[in-house]
Amino acid sequence: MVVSQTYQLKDYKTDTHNTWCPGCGDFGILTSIQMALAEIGVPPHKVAVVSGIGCSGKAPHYLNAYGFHTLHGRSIPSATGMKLSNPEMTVIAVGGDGDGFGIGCGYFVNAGRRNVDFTYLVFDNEVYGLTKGQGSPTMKKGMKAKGMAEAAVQDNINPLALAISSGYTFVGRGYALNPKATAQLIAQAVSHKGTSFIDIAQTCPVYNDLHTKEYYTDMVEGQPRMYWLENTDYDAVVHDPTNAGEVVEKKLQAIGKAYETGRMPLGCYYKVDVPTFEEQIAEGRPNGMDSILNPNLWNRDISKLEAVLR
Ligand SMILES: Cc1ncc(C[n+]2csc(CCOP(=O)(O)OP(=O)(O)O)c2C)c(N)n1
Ligand code: SF4
Ligand SMILES: [Mg+2]
Repeated sequence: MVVSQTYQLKDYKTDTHNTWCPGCGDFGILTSIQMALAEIGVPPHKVAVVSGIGCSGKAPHYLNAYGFHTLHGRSIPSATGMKLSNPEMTVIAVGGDGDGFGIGCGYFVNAGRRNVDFTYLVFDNEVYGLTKGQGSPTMKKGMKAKGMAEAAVQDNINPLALAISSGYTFVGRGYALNPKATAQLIAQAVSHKGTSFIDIAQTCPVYNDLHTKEYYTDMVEGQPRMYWLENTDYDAVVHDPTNAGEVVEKKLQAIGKAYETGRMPLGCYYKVDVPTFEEQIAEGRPNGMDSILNPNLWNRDISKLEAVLR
């Protein structure tokens, strides 16, 4: 008899000493990831978590799963390689806004073009936390957090709009201090087949004195600043992916939400189900090559490749 095992949050915890500052929003995101994995029920040995450099980059140390703390900005190429070499793994890339949208931005954009089946979670505190609070690419022009000598002189990146236009097939936004709802969103993203991206608004009580817990939970024109799209009539899903008109319409709708000012939408902005990179490669594309995922390299059928090269 096959007994299906269930998992709890504690199964994804480690004993590693945590060096995040007390009150850091990263704790909430860590809990969300653990809750999401427990809800999906994926065993820890089937999960690989890969990070770049930053406070957020320490997350794999605190998650009971395979972990890889890579170089600054390199979580996405590492996650891509992990998934392609072992497609049975649930792969999650994590990191900060500086890591992902500064040094790693080329990887961020190009991952959207491929649709490899992994999830990318950005801990977005708008600062370089680890290097003492410089403004990151998500810090808005003219803003000055307490670790900055001067106000930001560059325009900010809108991660959600960039992800949607780059081709990510699941795009959403969460909030570090609402781990329960963010865990639900992460569970959806991890279960989605293709590259999913969630920008998670994260408080950094040490360096970001602009976007604090009080700011996020403030009222805007009599309504809570943050609201969940699933509680509105917003429909994020492309129902017919072969309909280019619907794809464009849903992308424009999602980009409009990404630029909403005043209130802050949370939840899934955009979702489309299309073949993953792995599935397309396995179909024999491009150039008549067979799957690069075939683990039995010695017995690979290379006749199609030979025909192409002849
Ligand atoms: C190639 C390289 N350049 C710069 C650094 C210095 N550095 C370490 S972390 C970091 C930015 C961290 O900011 P973010 O990615 O937002 O993560 P956070 O600490 O805020 O979680 C920088 C610039 C580095 N480690 N490697
Ligand atoms: S510096 Fe900010 S982001 Fe880094 S651990 Fe401390 S509170 Fe968290
Ligand atoms: Mg940061």
